[in-house]
Amino acid sequence: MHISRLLKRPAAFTLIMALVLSSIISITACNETNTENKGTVKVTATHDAEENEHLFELSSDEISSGWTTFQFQNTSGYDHFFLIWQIPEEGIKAAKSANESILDHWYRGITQPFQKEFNPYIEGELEFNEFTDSLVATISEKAPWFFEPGAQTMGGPGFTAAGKASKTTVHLEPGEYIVECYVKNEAEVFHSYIGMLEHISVIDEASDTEEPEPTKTLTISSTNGIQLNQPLTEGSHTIEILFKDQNTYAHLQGHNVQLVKLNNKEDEELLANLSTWMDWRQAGSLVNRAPEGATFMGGTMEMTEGGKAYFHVDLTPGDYAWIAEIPDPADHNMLKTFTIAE
Ligand SMILES: [Cu+2]
Repeated sequence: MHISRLLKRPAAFTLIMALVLSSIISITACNETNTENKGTVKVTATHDAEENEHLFELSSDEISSGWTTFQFQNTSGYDHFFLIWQIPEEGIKAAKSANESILDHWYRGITQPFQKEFNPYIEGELEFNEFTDSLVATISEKAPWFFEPGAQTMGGPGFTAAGKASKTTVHLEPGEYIVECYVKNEAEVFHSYIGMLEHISVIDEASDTEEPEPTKTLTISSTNGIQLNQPLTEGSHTIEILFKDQNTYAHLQGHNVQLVKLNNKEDEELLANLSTWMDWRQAGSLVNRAPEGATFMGGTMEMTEGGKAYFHVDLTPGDYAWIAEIPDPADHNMLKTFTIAE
C-alpha cells in the first residue's frame, strides 16, 4: 500500500522530520530589536563539536511580515538547509494550553517522536510502513494539529554545502514559525533533534521590502518536473521559483528545488549516488555531506502549491544540476544537469 494513503491531508505528507531542538539551547543573540533587520535575516549554521550539537544562529527571531531574505551562512563542516514551517492557530493554542513554548511543544509532539520511531526502523527492526504507522499514531495523539489543519511548508534556503553561503527570499504572513534542518549525523540522528530547530515570530507589522525582480523563472510540478524559462548564464541571478503543485512521494514528503555544483555532469555514478543521498529513508543518506564531487549551493525548501521563492545566486562557469530532494528524482524530471560556459 502506498504510504501517503495513510495520511489524510497534504501537510501531513510532509510529515517529515519535524525534528526539533531541545529548548535548552537558545540563541542569546536573537531577542534584540526586529526593526533594524527589516527584510533580511542572517542565519549562521554552526557545529558545537564538544556537545555534538548542530545550531542555527539567527540575527533576529522576530521579524516583520512580507518579503524576507534569509542569508544563510554555513560555517560548519556539514551540509545544512533551513526549512520554514508555519504553525496553525490550533498548534499555537495547543502549546498554550499545555503551558509549553511553541518550540517545546513542537519538539515533544513531533521532533522527539520522529527520532524515537526512526531509530528502530533505521536499525532494521521495523519496516518503513510500520515505522510510519507508529509515528502517525504518536503525532496524532501529541500534536494532532500537525496533520489537521496541518503545519505548512513555506520554503527557506535549500541545501548549502559546508563552508558555503546561500540566499533565498520568501513571503511570510504574521504568525508563528518553526525552522529546522533534518540532515543527519553519522549516527543517523536528525540535526533538528540535536539543536537545529528554532522558533520565529512574524509580527503584525509589514516590512516595506519590495518583491525581488527575477532574472529567470523556474517552475516545479509533479507532472513536468523542473523547468526553466530560459537557459542560465554566467553571473548574478535572482531566480523566481514557482511551485505549480505539490505532491507526496514515497518518502512521505513533497518536492523542493536544490542547485548543486558538480565536478562532472557526465559522471553517472556521481548522479546516482547523489540521488540516493537525497532519500532520508536510507541509512547513510542525508548524512553529513553530499557525495564527493557534488557541492550544494542553496535553492528553496518545500512549499505548498502556489508557493513562490526567489533564489539569489552567482553562477561561475562549470557543471551543475537542479535536483529535488525526493527518491529517484530523475524519474520525475527533477534531476536536470546543465553547464555554464566560459
Ligand atoms: Cu543540518
